[in-house]
Amino acid sequence: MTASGYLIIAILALLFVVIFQIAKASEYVSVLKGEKKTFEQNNRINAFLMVVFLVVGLAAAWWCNDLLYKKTLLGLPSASEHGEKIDTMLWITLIITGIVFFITQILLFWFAYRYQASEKRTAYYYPHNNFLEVIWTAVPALALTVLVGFGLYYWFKITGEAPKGAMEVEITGHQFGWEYRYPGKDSVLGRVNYKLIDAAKSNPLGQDWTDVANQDDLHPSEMHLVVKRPVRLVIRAQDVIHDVGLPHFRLKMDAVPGIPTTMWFTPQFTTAEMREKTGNPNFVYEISCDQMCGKGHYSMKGTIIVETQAEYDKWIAGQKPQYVTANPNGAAAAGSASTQPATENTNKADANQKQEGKPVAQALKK
Ligand SMILES: [Cu+2]
Repeated sequence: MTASGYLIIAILALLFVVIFQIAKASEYVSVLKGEKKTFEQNNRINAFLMVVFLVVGLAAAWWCNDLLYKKTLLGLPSASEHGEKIDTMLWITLIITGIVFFITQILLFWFAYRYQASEKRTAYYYPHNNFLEVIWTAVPALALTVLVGFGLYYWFKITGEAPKGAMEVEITGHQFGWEYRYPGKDSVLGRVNYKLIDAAKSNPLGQDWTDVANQDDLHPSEMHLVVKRPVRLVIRAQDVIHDVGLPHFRLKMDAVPGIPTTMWFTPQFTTAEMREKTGNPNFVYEISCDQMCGKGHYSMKGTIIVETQAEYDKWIAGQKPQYVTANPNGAAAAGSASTQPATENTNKADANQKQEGKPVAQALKK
């Protein structure tokens, strides 16, 4: 242990002795003064401290809010339309519970001061009142029903079907990172099979190359979205449960191995607009893993770039299908297959699972 460590222990021990001696001294003083007088004095001091605690506590709560509000997400506008609904819901809850908080806390501490023990007054014995009990059960029950009702209304809106024409992006979580897949020109995500996962063969997602829909699927290193255009995420996990957390969009959804989940939203602002709004030139939309998933959980950070349609088109045109990377020889032979008419995007979670793949294995072998 360092010298400063011993010093801190010595100071703490000294403080303990000082407090102990003061307590002992005040005990002797009270004996000398008489027990009754000491009680009255302590009673007055405690009652006064109740009011002090109320005022200091409320001022401190205000101060904390002032200091930290800008650092919370509420200081920033929600970057998705769904998030705006969630913010509204949060504000309604905060306002209702806030009013109750202020009324009950002020009454609690004021009553403790106003009705402190006094010789001139005896307490009124009032053990039971059914009417009062009904009131204080019914009012919170009603308030909570309204809050839950709001929640359900928004929940069904947010978790409902994505609008037609929504773009589709697959996001897959693994220990410890995110993979993104775009359906390419045919708008259909090709079939995947966990048994085919093989990073050494450039197939980290387990794409089934016998499914022709896989041939144009892209596998970029970050997610790009178009501003004001709805996007539907198809969420997968390869090992344990992860969670796609999108704090700026106020959304999150679990990534469960074996069960693709979905979530849709509409980005409101481009990354460039958010950089202006936040005054932070390095701002990026963050994907955080919101499910404790192992020792590297903290490092599971992804990025989303929201941009205009023109910027997005330029970016996506520069992406190479994973099929070409994984099958450098077969890609040329199967090239003709990718010119087949585009399959319609059915926009169902399991669309890519049910879809029949057209074998191109023979083409690959040549
Ligand atoms: Cu995770």
